[in-house]
Amino acid sequence: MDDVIVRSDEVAAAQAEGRAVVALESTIITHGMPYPQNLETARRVEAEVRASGAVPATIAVMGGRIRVGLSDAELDALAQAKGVAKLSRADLAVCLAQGGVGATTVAATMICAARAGIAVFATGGIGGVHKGAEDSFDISADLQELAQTPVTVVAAGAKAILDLPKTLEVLETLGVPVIAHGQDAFPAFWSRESGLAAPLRLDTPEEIAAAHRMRGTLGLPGGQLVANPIPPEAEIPADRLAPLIAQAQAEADAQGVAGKAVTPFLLQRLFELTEGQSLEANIALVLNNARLAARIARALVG
Ligand code: PSU
Ligand code: MN
Repeated sequence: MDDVIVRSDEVAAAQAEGRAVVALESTIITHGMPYPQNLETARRVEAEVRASGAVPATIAVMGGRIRVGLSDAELDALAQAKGVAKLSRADLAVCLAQGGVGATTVAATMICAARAGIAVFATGGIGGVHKGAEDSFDISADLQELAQTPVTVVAAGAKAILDLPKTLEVLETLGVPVIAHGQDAFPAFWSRESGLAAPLRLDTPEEIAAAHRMRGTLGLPGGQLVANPIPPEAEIPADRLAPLIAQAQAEADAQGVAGKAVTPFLLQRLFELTEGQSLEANIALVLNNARLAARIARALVG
């Protein structure tokens, strides 16, 4: 394992000294946002983690190694690279064995973070059960990962392009704690409310850290999903988004978009249909999640 994982000096030093570290994913950079906003956001998210007293560890696969903590030049190269593989649990080992380059999804980032001894991870939104999953069977591997890998993932809920009631049902079946931060409602990524109640609610990073520790004490294998609502000033009301999501989904169906391509396609179409507003909201919520994740990571080491 030590040959496969390469930490940046900053991450290695933080872990040696027992300081807080927050993992960050790379698929949001390569597949979730257009250049140059993806690079700008990746830098701002890292700065936000640092400003909140933790060390950022952006994770990606390069040269047959799991890289934990990237240099600014590496972030820049990844943000501009074309044709980077999108790695989930199924793809990670093949990409590493072949010496390839890959961006890690929530599932793959959780695996790498856990192997690298990082307990807290900030992202935008997790993958989930897609609309029409009863026909397509499209259910993100992120959900299974939350059930088996002990990392606390801070997200703004699940993306509203998903079937949120089914996503919550699957998370319940898998035994994943879904914890809304500071409110009763389960947030819907670009909107603070989804019309659904979150199964659990905690109001402070300390409580979330204590719950994470208790899962370890009990020997429960999986992680936690912390659903952190987008800041009010950045949200897009759900009723404005609903018809645009329906349109994007209909286009995906008509064009036969399937598998890994579905989530990037829908995000890109929503970016176009909202004239960039969905991206602004996405950036605001990731920054907000980075701040909360840093506070949870600090509570865990404190
Ligand atoms: N959150 C975002 N943008 C993204 C993603 C999450 O704000 O692009 C990525 C994550 O990497 C997540 C993935 O794990 O989308 C889900 O893809 P799929 O539905 O194919 O499992
Ligand atoms: Mn999928």
